[in-house]
Amino acid sequence: MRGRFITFEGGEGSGKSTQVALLADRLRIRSIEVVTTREPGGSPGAEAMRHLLLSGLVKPLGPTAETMIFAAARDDHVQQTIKPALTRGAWVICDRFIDSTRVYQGELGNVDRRVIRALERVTVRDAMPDLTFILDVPVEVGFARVEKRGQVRDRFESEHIEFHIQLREAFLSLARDEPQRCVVIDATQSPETVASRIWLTVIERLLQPRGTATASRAAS
Ligand code: Z5A
Repeated sequence: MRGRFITFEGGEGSGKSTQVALLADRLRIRSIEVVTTREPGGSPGAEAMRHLLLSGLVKPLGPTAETMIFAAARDDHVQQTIKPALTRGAWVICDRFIDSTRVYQGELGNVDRRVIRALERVTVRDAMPDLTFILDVPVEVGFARVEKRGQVRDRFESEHIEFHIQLREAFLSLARDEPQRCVVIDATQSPETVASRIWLTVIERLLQPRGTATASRAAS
């Protein structure tokens, strides 16, 4: 049976990497094989492209070319990492995926929606996520977390505050458009509280067969 595919999306500092790791731990305790991965990256070829994308080297080529390089990285990642894992029945948890392209390059970068969707069809094919968590925090909360980490800002983190406010709105709008796949999580609480909300959703949507015990009973 094909494994399950879960993606995490959201603005910077929303806690995606933290929650990817916490969810993987909970699944592994249930003896489920889990592959955690990220975009851009997640395979040797895509990790090489990650450097080009996040250093800003590609930015002067313009948003459409940048989108194509994100797509090339995704194609390699899906073929080399995601599909083989799903095919052998593992669960895959990915830090950013198609929704980041839709929002960063599509909504914010003004790349034609038809180009974005065409590249998505070519690269993703039947590896669509079963469930996507959109971690939502006010921009200033995300910024404060990243500041505390004290790393140099990358090409996207360096964008102005208005960009990040629009980004948050675009993720929330995307979630409203696809409620069967996307779940918005208030990520302002402690990592453990956020992880518990995520876990309840995974139980309800992916682990618990219809008509059995309630999610809260299963979670206890
Ligand atoms: N991008 C794109 O444009 N198009 C695409 O198609 C794709 C990506 C796939 C990748 O950046 C960039 O690529 C991204 C979009 C673009 N640009 N941005 N910005 P990345 O991979 O380097 O970084 P990121 O995805 O933006 O993640 P992040 O902002 O670095 O962090 P995060 O994963 O959301 O959060 P975290 O690392 O788990 O936590 C951040 C800090 O907060 C850390 O110190 C934690 O300990 C702390 N934290 C986490 N959770 C909490 C809670 N709940 N409370 C308090 N503190 C917390």
